[in-house]
Amino acid sequence: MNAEPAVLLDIADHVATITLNRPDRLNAFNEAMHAQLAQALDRIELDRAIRAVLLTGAGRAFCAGQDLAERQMGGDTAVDLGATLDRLYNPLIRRIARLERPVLCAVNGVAAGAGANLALACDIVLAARSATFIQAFCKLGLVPDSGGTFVLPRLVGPARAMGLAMLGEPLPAEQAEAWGLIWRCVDDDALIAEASALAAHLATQPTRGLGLIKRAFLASADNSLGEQLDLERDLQREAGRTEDYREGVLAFLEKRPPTFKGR
Ligand code: T3D
Repeated sequence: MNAEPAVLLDIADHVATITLNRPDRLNAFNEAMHAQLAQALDRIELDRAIRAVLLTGAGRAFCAGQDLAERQMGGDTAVDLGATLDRLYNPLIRRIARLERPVLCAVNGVAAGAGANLALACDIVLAARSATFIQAFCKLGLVPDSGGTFVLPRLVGPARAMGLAMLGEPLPAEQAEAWGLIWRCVDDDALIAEASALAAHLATQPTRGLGLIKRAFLASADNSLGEQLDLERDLQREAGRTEDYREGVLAFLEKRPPTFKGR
């Protein structure tokens, strides 16, 4: 029997598109999906020709978080959820944060639990107007994971973050945009076209500069202003040595559009 892959990876025109592909389970994470997503990221990390990543889901949902069928209680062997975070979810979120290429998420439908926080771990989040974000963890007696307790208060402030985490109510995409949780909410039938166009645009931009922006933002969470100013100096020095910087300045002075090579 030929099982459908749990993750699809398509690479074209310098854009890698990853599609979570368990639509009948609302793209909930099982072991196979984790393994295949990790393989897709291995491939992307190694291929410097990939200059932007687009993550989305197949079917009506983006991702319903952990596949709870894999957590069926029975017998006396309790799953160590700390171990599954260490082994699966935490490396995934760290890899997206550290990948020095822009990662765009097209949230095509409900994003619940770790699915919501996977989306929020991406650099730019577009969502279909009908999509919702649900911090479903509290309904199971769990804590928001996959970076939720880190990004939520930073993105929407502690009051809204706490309400989302403790009530677990669906947050509609329009509200998510209004609260600053995501970049933009778009009409459902425009989502894939808009996300693909944005990914294509990002793939033509100064990739190393964009990667350094990610590095700076990531570090800012732990740094004082002084440390961050020093880091900006170091990163700007690095950015100033790229071919793309030279091209950007030349193109500006020559009054022509730049052609960035990502190096
Ligand atoms: O475990 C660890 O390693 C720790 C890490 C935890 C991370 C987490 O993500 S914990 C949070 C887990 N996720 C949830 O609690 C969300 C559960 N799902 C839902 O609350 C709802 O399904 C949704 C709100 C997402 C969507 O609701 P709705 O009404 O649109 O769809 P539905 O009818 O509930 O779901 C459709 C099918 O998908 C259904 O199966 P069926 O009846 O057609 O055979 C449903 O059981 C299945 N499904 C949805 N979510 C999950 C799932 N199956 C397994 N696991 C799921 N998470």
